[in-house]
Order: sequence, then structure tokens, then C-alpha cells
Amino acid sequence: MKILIVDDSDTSRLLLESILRHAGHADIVLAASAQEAFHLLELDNTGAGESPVDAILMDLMMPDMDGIEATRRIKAVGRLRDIPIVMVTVNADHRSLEQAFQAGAIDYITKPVNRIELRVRVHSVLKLKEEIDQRKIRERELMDLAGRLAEVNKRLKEMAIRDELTGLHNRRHFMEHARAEFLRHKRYGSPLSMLMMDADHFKTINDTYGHSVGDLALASLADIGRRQLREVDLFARIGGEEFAILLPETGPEEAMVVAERIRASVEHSCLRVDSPGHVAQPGQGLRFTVSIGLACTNEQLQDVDSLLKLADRALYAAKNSGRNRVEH
Ligand code: GH3
Ligand code: MG
Ligand code: MG
Ligand code: MG
Repeated sequence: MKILIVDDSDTSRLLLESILRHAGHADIVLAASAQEAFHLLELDNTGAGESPVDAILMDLMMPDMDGIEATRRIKAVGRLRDIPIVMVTVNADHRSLEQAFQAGAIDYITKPVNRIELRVRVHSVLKLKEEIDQRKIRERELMDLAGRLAEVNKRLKEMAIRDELTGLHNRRHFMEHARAEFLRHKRYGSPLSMLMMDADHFKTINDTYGHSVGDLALASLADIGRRQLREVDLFARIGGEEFAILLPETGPEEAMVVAERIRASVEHSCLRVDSPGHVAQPGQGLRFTVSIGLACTNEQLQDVDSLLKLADRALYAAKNSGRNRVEH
């Protein structure tokens, strides 16, 4: 561990150094003034980091700046705050000592120094510094661990409510949210609409292009839908190629407009499918359509499951009447 000796007297400085070297302390730096000490400690550097020394022996009486003021300034720097400072004083003037302790010194020793006393005091402050360092390491490890746990927790929470392929909400989250919205509708009478959307002949897409291209198509379908919806709408993938959309504060006419807009955007979009050895030409690529069933709340509807059933029935009707259409 590293010790800094600050003393304006050459003899005093060298004596302290020699005693400590004999006691086995090899890493010692010397400063003949407070300014020199500040320079060694890089007092101006207020950033984080390790403390540059592990203990300071500070002469109390020095011409330009005394040890008390020097101690105060060192203790004001966060990076240096934990370095124990031992005052070295000619006569144990109690008034000065009190000020030194107030400034942040942790111990003192009187000149002429007794070798054993110096060794013992330095030993004990270095031990203290070691404990502080170790505590800091443990604290840092705990903080790291807490940070990682929070990160994992966040990811787990996200995973619990999201569908990985499309980034949309999953069925469970959709149902929870829809239940809450339905209660709001019941209480305040605000209209609520639900769309059920299913990709048409999706099995053929998989059979023609392969399952991974089918996955891409589902992800792009999610993107297309998202672009047509508001922040408050809830868009979820509730099955393989089945999606549900909840439109709060939205009546049947408005919901019809939204549904039709989504249906048309899907119909008119074209997914570029580049496979090894074959790059799709402009205009070429994967096209598909969706069918949408629409349902809105009314006085007779008692719960969200009934709303969902209505939307499902409308979807079935859209499929039966030729697909690529919206029914309600
Ligand atoms: P319909 O117009 O009647 O809905 O025809 P369809 O072929 O879409 O209907 P069906 O329910 O018979 O088939 C759904 C297809 O969707 C079959 C299944 O392989 C495919 N599918 C479901 N989930 C996924 C998925 O996550 N990725 C891919 N690539 N395909 C999926
Ligand atoms: Mg002095
Ligand atoms: Mg389908
Ligand atoms: Mg289906």
C-alpha cells in the first residue's frame, strides 16, 4: 500500500520515510508542501477512480498552507475522501488538533515521533483503508448484481407480454388489457371495437416459399398493421397467423374504416423475397391478403369474451364470403 508523507522539513520527512521503510513499507512518496501533495494526488481531477495513495502523514505546521487546510481540501474530493490522514504535530496543541479532526484527519502523532508509535498508527490506518477498499468492491459487486437482476427482470416481464416474432403483444396480455378496457366501457359507456384478423391461405405461403419466409410475412403483416393504428390501440398476435386488435373509444363506423385500411394496405403491399440465387424483381415478390372480422360493444354484451366471439364469427363470415374482406 502507498503512503504519502507531507512535511516542509527535510529532516522530518526523511526520518518518517526511513522509519516506515524499516518497518517494511516500500511504496512511499514525499511532498514538501501542500501544493506538492495536491499535485501528486491530482486534486483537480474530480472524476471517479481509485485513490492514488492509501494513507497520508500530514505535517500540521507548514508555511504556505497548513496541514489542516490541506486536509480539508483533500477530503472535499470524492475520489480522495477515503484516504486516512494522520496529522503529525510538534506539540499536541489541542485547539489545532480539534480543527484537524474537524477537517477530516483520523489520527495524530507528535514530533519527535516514536518509531513504534508511528509504525502502529500507520499499520492501523492502512488496515482500515484496506477494509474500506474491500467494502467498496463488495458494494460494487452488489450493485452490478442488482443491475443485472433488474435487466433480467425487465426482459422476463417483456417476454411474458410480447410475441417474439412480431414484437406485438401476446394473447394473454391482450385478454388482460381487453378485460380492463371492457370494464371502462361498461362504466363510462365509451364505445369499444375489436378486430380479428387472419391471413388468407397462409398454408399455401408456407408451402410455396418455406416456413421462414412465412415468418417474415407475419412480421411484415405486424408492421403494416402497426402503421395504421394509434398509440392507444392494442395489437396482438393471438395465434399462428391470427391477430386481434382492440380499438378503445371507437364505434362501428370508425372501426370499419380502420379495418378496411389495414386490409387494403396488406393487399397492396409486396414483400421482397430474396433467396440464394434468386433476387426478386421490382413488382415481383410475395403478396397475400387478410380477412377481418369486426365487432363492437352494445348493451347486450356482458363480457369481453362475448365481444371476442362476435369478432370471431364475423371473421368466419369474411372467410366464407371469399376472403380479403372485412365483415361485421
Ligand atoms: P385460411 O384462409 O382459411 O385462413 O387458410 P390458412 O391456410 O391460412 O388457414 P389454416 O388455419 O388452415 O392454416 C394456417 C397456416 O398458418 C398453417 C400454419 O402452418 C401457418 N402458421 C401458423 N403459425 C405460423 C408461424 O408462426 N409461422 C409460419 N411461417 N406459419 C405459420
Ligand atoms: Mg512543518
Ligand atoms: Mg389463415
Ligand atoms: Mg388461422
